[in-house]
Amino acid sequence: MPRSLVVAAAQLGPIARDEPRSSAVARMCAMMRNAAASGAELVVFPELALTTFFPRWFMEDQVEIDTYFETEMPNESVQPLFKLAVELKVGFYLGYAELEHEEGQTRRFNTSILVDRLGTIIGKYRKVHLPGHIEHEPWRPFQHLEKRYFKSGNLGFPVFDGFGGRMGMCICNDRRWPETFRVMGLQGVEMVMLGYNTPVKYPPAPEHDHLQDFHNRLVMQAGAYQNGTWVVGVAKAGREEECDLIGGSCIVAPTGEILAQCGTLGDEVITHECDLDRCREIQDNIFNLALHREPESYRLITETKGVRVLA
Ligand code: ING
Repeated sequence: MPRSLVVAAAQLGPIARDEPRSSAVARMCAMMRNAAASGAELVVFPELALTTFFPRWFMEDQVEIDTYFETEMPNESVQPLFKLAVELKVGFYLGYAELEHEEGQTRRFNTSILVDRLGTIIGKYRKVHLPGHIEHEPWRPFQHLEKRYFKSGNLGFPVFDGFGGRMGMCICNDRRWPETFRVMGLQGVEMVMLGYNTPVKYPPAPEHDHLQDFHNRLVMQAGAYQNGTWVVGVAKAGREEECDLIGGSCIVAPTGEILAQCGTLGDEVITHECDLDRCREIQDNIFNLALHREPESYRLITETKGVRVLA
């Protein structure tokens, strides 16, 4: 009997700067209903899914910046989504900006949670790889200030037992770093869920703009294949506040094959019945980590941050 899990990628179109959380939540509820009607047991939403992608603007007023953050989860704004999930017996991944007050400290993270089919938060992840820059760079058509507004995640890359398998999360830029998938691969992950906001334009290298969709698929397919895991990548897509974001939300098999993909840049749901046992085809053979890896030869990976000339 295959360990099948019907998963949905619920891609969001643009969220306007002045769009209230209630509107984004209503859109996600509509997609959750749609996904449940197709038999979905788990729905994956994008990164920072409650508001517009605010790191595209330089802001100095911390009060204004903090209007984009959640100080508790769940909270009144997202309660309708949690309530519907319990009604429909559907779990979900949700990306949001987390403001944490702990031991007299305030810390801000780009966060995702995994909620099970009873509405319980069974996992949390905080984005480790923060792209972009810290200071205002007016030469750019838009900013990318995640390093200014967030701290790098302090939870590592945990893998959780849920939905009958080993479930992992990451967020956007994390998917470009092989370490992300491998650390979860070394915990036996069988499905990695991730949301992203990826602009078409990458101002430091405009000659790569036409490659954004290719690079998006490349890194998720590689991460899936090299660790024998399902990958579900979900975009916030479309022209959001004059900034074009790629779509391409997709469900990738452990073989690296894309088995379902969104075709629009708006709110769109795709589903696929994932057989978690298919991970074994890869994890027991070509990428049997215990059999084939040679960690003694990889020491540089954890000992250095940047390039070090050895000889
Ligand atoms: N966005 C982008 C991402 O990694 C980016 C940043 C875009 C990096 C294009 C490189 C090229 O998909 C986020 N939010 O990380």
